[in-house]
Amino acid sequence: MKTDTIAAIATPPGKGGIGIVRVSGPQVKTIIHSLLDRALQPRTAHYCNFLAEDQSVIDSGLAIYFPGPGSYTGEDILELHAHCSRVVLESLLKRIVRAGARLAVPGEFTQRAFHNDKIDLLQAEAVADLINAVSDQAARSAIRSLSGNFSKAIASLQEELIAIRMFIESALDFPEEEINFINADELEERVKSCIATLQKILARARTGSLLNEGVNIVITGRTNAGKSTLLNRMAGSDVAIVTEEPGTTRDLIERDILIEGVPAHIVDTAGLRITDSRVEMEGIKRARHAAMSADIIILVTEDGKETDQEETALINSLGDNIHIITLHNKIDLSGSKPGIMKKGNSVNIRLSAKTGEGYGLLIDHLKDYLGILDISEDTFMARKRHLDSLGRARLILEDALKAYGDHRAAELLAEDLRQAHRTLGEITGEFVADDLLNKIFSEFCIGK
Ligand SMILES: Nc1nc2c(ncn2[C@@H]2O[C@H](COP(=O)(O)OP(=O)(O)OP(=O)(O)O)[C@@H](O)[C@H]2O)c(=O)[nH]1
Ligand SMILES: [Mg+2]
Repeated sequence: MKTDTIAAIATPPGKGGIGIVRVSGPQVKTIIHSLLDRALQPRTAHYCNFLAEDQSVIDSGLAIYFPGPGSYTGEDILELHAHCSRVVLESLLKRIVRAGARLAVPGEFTQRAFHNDKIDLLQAEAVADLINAVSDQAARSAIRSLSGNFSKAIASLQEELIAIRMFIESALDFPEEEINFINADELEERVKSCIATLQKILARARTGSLLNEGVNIVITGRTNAGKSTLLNRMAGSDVAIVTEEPGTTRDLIERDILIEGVPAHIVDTAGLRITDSRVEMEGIKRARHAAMSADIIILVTEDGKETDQEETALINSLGDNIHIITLHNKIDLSGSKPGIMKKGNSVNIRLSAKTGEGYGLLIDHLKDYLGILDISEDTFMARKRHLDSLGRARLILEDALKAYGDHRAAELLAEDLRQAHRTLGEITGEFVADDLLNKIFSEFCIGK
């Protein structure tokens, strides 16, 4: 654990009313002494002058001293609230560095909070997710994770896993009585109930992860099908050029929108067709490439026209994980009624992108498919990393339960429970590799 003192400007670049410089570490008291013209009471705002080495005044403002361990990082912290001018804040920062601190790297304050057990890894990630939240729903679920709701759910599951292991181990201490001692039904019931709890946590986290990571939607189809018209409707403005000329769109046109608080990245692409134009060929290549990384493909066709080879080839080249929605567009011309047909994993919707008739069916389907309707007061902010660990823990328990059913080997079950416990511990950072930690904190902003 590093014991040097770090400093950073904690407010974003630009001009503003107040700019904050933050310092954390063992040198804080010395820095207060050399920089300020008065002593500070803990956790009290004092108005004072911030002094240069020659005692001239750099700025004046509020200084607050938070003694460790009851501070954000767990170390001594000094906050200076100065006027928010880049020049002022940078000269304060330089002054603090000369007085014994060094510049903090991104996320270093929060990393110290994690190392000093002020917060666990889930909460540290929630800090970053709150800062980056793009919707009210995302911010609220980040706050829930930050205040420890997600961590508590994991911890109580881990406690139950330990309790079951103790139940098994106390029985194994009396091997001659084992057959009678272990109540296999009770054991199985308790593991089953852990799996059910895990399943619930996973569902809440999955919705949270969507709020966090968003969804990537690519619009594809033949030229002139109405792709750009659809993008414009989804974006609520005329972002893409629409003409009756086939081959209008060449570059990828991308927009970020919110669907009920869920960030959706929408990409409009060049229409698929055989062409001699080099520019258009390049556009079609980019369209195919974009389709590969989509979570959802919206294939726009004209109502009443058969799908052609280009479309079929593109759809067949995509992986099974991509959800495909086929739109039968321009029903105002064909005279069909708006409607939706779901069959297995395939969805067909009849609508008009131009008049908006039937468009609500598409949005309702997206909400339904994405689980947005389930966003509620108990959704946690979560990341793919968490879903992965939750999923693996569930698999371990399911396999363990099955093996126990086959062989009744309680000591093996106990070992699997230990493994599941460890896997859950990856989420809160109880068991986690250093390089993952570094990666997580490096994605923070400086000063947090
Ligand atoms: N009547 C009617 N016309 C539509 C509808 N949707 C799009 N159009 C028209 O169809 C033409 C092509 O629309 P675009 O949105 O440019 O089609 P695109 O798929 O982006 O075409 P490319 O970029 O060339 O591949 C334009 O004249 C649109 O006004 C619709 O629902 N009804
Ligand atoms: Mg277009």
